Amino acid sequence: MNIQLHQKKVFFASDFHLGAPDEKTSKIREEKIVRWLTSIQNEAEAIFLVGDIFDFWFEYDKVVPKGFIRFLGKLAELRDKNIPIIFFTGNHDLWMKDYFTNELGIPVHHHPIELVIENKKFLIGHGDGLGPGDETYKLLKKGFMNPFLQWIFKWIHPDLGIRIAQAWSGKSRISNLEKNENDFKGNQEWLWEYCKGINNNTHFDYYIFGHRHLPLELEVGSTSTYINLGEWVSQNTFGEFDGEKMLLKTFEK
Ligand SMILES: [Mn+2]
Repeated sequence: MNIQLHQKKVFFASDFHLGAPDEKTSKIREEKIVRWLTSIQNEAEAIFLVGDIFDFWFEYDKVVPKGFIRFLGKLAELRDKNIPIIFFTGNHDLWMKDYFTNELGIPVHHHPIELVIENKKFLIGHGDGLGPGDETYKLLKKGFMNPFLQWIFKWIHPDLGIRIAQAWSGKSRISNLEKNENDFKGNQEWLWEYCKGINNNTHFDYYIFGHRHLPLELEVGSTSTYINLGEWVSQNTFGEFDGEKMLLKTFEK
């Protein structure tokens, strides 16, 4: 994949966690995200939404979760203006299938992708389960991805299934609005270590990930940068690439 900017910019954001921690708080965040999308739409060559956009999402054959209608409407509007939107699943919404693709023309990626934007090489993904560490999650993800377990879950009535999933998801860091993930962990930053490992073999100018919930801009060797996009529950951070440099910005602050 290759993107030419035509004097425009590419935008990146992740970890909206729409739906968490409750409907009312999520609604306020949803409106803020819609304002952000409106603010960038005229200069956006493409928009990357890099995982955990929903705190929980599961696609049944004929049913999708209720809610998020203004966000979804905004995506539809941008797509109707022919702005490419590229979606990634995160660890909270990995059960997205082809609804966004069929309904909105938005590709949904389950793994990191490589692409070139104006001669710069990017590796972009949510980042869950990459790099050393996080063994418990890696095991859990195997279960989440298991086709048989997914098949069982699919046949639980959605009112019950989604309730169970929300209760489970409600235990996660972001739902509790805990701030203890804000400490930079040095060489325990697993995604940073992951980038360094990749960069030993294949050079990328930019590594763009979410998942960490901490906005980061770190050197990976002398000519590569790892950007973590942060989150939108309390920080509203996003990435903006103008063809030459990548900036981490904060919306409405
Ligand atoms: Mn997240």
